[in-house]
Amino acid sequence: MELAQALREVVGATHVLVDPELTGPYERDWTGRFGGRARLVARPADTAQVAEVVRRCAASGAALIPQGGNTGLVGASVPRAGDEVLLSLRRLNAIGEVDAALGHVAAGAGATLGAVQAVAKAAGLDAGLDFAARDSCTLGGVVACDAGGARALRHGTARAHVAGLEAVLADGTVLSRMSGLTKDNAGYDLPSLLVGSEGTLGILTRVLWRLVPRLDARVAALVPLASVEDAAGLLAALRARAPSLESCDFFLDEGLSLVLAHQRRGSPLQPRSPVYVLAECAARSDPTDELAAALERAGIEDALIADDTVSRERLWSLREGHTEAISAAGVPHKLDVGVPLAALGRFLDEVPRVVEAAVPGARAILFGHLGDGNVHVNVLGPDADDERADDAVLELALACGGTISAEHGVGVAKARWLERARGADEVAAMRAIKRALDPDGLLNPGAVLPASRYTSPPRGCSSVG
Ligand code: 2HG
Ligand code: ZN
Repeated sequence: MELAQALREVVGATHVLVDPELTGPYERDWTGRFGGRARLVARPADTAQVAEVVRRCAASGAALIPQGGNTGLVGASVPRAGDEVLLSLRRLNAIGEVDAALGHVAAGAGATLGAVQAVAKAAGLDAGLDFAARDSCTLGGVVACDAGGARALRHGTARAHVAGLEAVLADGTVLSRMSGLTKDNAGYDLPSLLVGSEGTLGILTRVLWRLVPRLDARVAALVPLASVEDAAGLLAALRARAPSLESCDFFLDEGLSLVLAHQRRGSPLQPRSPVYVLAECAARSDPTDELAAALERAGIEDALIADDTVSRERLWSLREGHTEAISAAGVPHKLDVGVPLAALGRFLDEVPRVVEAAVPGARAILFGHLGDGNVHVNVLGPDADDERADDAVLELALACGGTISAEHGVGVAKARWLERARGADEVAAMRAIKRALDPDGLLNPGAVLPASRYTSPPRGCSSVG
């Protein structure tokens, strides 16, 4: 039987899409940089349907690309070879009841982060994770790429919130570890392996999400600074003096100009500065005094304080608005890297130079999560498949002792850099795991591990120790 027909029997005729007008939105990524035609789009309703779709695809040798909200930034959840089945998990969006005693909630992989946040809030708790794509990204995608966001500083990345997982393996086997036992060290921890595996080892269908206490008293401060070194000094003071510190992000003046122009608003700060830190504290009772004392201790005289929701959101829209403002200016190359704080100044100084040297006229916008040393390097200018600036930035991140991927994942965008970043031995171990769980290479081929092992280092690179 033809595959489309075989899948219609499983998910129903209306949930197998082949018409390009209908498949189109699933086939291109949010940035506009990655995408290709899918053989078809299948939209199962539950775990049993996912398992049966996987079995039928495996029987016909069809590769599968799992997709949640299609908000990924590394090309991992859109087709590329033109013959993959795009498996949309958005219909798996049921959210269970919050278990207040354990602080857990079970949610389908297709539930949005925003929906999980709302359910947690209604139960007096908090999801503990937040970022701008909250209302479109799905929990399965969040876990599959171990997303982080601004609050990871206090609550950890998605990994810290996974109390259990259910996943479908490449042969259709359903693995379920949803008991939520805090202590359970019987055997290998397979959920840990699946977190951050970007759909290459199994398809996540349900998540048991660990919640954190809800802290409604919040205050944010936007601090203009002369240098990244000053920003690091401020972070140190906040860590030492403000136990309620929840996030500490940064952006630069060029990014601020882009955002202000895009949002058609004036700068809330005058005069302008080279660097801005946006810090937020959250507690049960008003943390404003604590934040003010930490700022004073750090020698900060000039800061914008926002202690109500509307003004806090206006400050955060300057930081979170970077992504949209950049996309409005072109198709960006997104390089989400991590750099040790001690090397952050050097990295930020050198990025514009290495980008310009790689692709004359290209422009780099830099911002990110200061507290995690996580920099979002967005390069505008190069064609979608021109990777010279990408290579230069990733090379620099490694030379600074950093990593090529901090919270967006490796995807297809950085797969050929994995061996440089992790070393041959670690990548060989990863390949062994991949072969054991997906011997025919049907799950998200080409993501994380390059489709065929490259023999020479990425273009223009010398070895870093
Ligand atoms: C953020 O921190 C996201 O806003 C997106 O991780 C970053 O657009 C980006 O490069
Ligand atoms: Zn981020």
